[in-house]
Amino acid sequence: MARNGGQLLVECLMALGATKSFGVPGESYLAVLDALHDTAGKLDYVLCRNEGGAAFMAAAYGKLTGLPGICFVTRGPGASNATIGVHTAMQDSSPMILFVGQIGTAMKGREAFQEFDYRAVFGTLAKWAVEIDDVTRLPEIVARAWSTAISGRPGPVVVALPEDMLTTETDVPGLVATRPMSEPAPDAHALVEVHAMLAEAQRPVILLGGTNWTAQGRADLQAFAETSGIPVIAAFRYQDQFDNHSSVFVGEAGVGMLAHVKTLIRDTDVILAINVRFGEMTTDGYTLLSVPTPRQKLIHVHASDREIGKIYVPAIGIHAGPNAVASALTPVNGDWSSWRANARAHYEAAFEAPAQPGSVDMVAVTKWLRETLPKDVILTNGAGNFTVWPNKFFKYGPEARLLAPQSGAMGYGLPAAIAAKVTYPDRTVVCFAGDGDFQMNCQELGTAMQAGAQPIILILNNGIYGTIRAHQERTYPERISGTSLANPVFVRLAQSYGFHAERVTATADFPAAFERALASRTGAVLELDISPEAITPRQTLSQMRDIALASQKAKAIA
Ligand SMILES: Cc1ncc(C[n+]2csc(CCOP(=O)(O)OP(=O)(O)O)c2C)c(N)n1
Ligand SMILES: [Mg+2]
Repeated sequence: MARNGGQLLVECLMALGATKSFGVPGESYLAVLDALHDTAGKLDYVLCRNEGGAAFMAAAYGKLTGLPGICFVTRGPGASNATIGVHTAMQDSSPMILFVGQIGTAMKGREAFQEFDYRAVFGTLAKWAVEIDDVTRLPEIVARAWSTAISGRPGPVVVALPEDMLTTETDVPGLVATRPMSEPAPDAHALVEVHAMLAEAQRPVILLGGTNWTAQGRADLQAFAETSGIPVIAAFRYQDQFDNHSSVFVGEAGVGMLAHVKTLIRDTDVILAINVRFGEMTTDGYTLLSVPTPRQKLIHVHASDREIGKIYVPAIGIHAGPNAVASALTPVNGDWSSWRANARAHYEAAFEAPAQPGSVDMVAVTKWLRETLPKDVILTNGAGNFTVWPNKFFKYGPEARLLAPQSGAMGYGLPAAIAAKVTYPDRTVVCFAGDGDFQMNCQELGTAMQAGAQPIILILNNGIYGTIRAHQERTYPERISGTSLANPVFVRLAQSYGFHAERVTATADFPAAFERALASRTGAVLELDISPEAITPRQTLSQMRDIALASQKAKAIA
């Protein structure tokens, strides 16, 4: 049956299992848009307002489901806007495919209108970048893009679609659904070595990273850790991958790492790292483990052989999938109960923080949310100091999810919440946003309105780019530069997009406002009046400034 490249692409994606896509239109891929004309309910096209938002949605969809998030954008300008999502999917190890309309093949190489060299531009940013020149090879390349995105260390793939390729007719066969690829299983001999190394350990820890876990794999790892009594630390922003209520869970190795987590990683003698990409945040700037050979014995398990030995030379490297390894680990007996119990006590104690200055106290708000939100809640956030609340003051059970960018990209939270809500309309989705963070992608409220996606968005409005202000006060005290925000009336902005919106100016008002937000059928924005002084849970902005001034003074005297 003859059909054009656009129709064939959509047919192939549906065969592979795509049900949602996110995009902004362009004349470069009209044939794809035309093919999507009749696929609503089978392959939805969520119409976005900026490609940055669309690409974030696709990256978040990939992180949430383990299937590639599909994004469609136009050439040059559209692709440029989408790069932030590609970078974020890469750092998060999230599967994603960005399809980009491309100029016609006859125009290439002349710096034609909106021309981009995709292989060059995305070559270092994405896991793979490719262009389909011949429509008869479209099924082959799309299948490879899909399996590249989900296999090994998952990541983003960029596929450029020349306009004339998309309009060329072909009768080549499309794709048929395939069984999911099985995980590489661990070598039995290596597992014996792991068991022996852990049995001899004085202070072992498990460090786990994200993506590709199944519910069974997570349950297996938890059973292994609990029976063995080994403390478990989550890598940066992957604390939702292990049951935080378990007595072995002791915290997240991420930005603003708590002192007891640093101590655990520094003082451990054996680390079992599963699925971890060793990033700067998880290693406290590559200081907790020395490069390239850590003092601690490192057992590094990863589904991609390219991660093992990338930065750290492991004592034992195992190229295997996380679930396959978790099911194969046999419990270890050791005398480290006080090591674990002490770490857990520190983890629990970190939920206690002093009352925050200002009208809305996030310690109290997050405590209420922790006790109230449904078990299968999805929390999202972008970047800013406000992320400490969903990242450090929430406990993720086995069904809860956190969509938070390892890339530290501002503006991710709202698009991620929209992606979560179109994927799971019945689950409660709460986006934490800063006033700066929210304005990176607030236009996507229009996307949410149009798609019928109804997240609850909390804007923690402190009137500043707080993270940068805090750095400024610590480094250049009293010299505020480029960090004060003049903000819109957020409530009116949200209302103009059909959202229920309220401004909360007292802690005591929050629960009722949140209940109204939950009850609204429109999605809701709650703007919380946060004092700029409440910049971190345990140190105010003034305290930071005073410490920096005192140290400047001391240096001047010396
Ligand atoms: C896209 C992007 N641009 C800039 C930054 C640098 N940056 C990190 S946090 C931050 C300020 C965040 O402000 P806000 O969202 O208001 O949160 P707050 O820190 O005030 O809680 C900035 C500018 C970034 N991480 N990402
Ligand atoms: Mg702010």
